[in-house]
Amino acid sequence: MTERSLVLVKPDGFARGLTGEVLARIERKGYRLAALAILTPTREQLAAHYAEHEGKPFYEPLVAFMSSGPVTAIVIEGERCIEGFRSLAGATDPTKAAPGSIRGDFGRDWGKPVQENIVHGSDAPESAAREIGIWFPSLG
Ligand code: DAT
Ligand code: MG
Repeated sequence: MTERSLVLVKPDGFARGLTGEVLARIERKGYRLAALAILTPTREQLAAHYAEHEGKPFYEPLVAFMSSGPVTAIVIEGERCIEGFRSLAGATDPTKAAPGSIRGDFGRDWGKPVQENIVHGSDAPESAAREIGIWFPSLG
């Protein structure tokens, strides 16, 4: 089934100049780009985006990190692209992410409280629809 997924190049990935690398991997995989924007997220956007994590010990540092600088927000499109991008991204912990994945190739533990793991990708059709509405209200 054709799906859309919301991808973010997080502030660490953006600052390291990895947006092009992430875009190249998305395009090399054959997914289409449906929308793209560079912006510094507001706390409100992040509170909506990370609502499922509110109250967890890493929530506040995560929101602080994600609002610390520009991100690239991308909507991708393709058959099973939600699962496909999660596979391109690799495991949440970049130390454990498989080499060949974005997090496995470019991520590591930097000794900071929040894992800076370069990218976000939606994890299910419902969250993709919700997240696309947050970052690209006109596509909602
Ligand atoms: P993912 O980004 O792989 O979907 P998630 O939705 O469980 O992972 O968590 C969102 C982000 O929060 C994740 O990219 C990094 C951070 N995070 C998750 N678990 C964490 C933990 N135990 N300690 C610190 N940061 C964490
Ligand atoms: Mg997640």
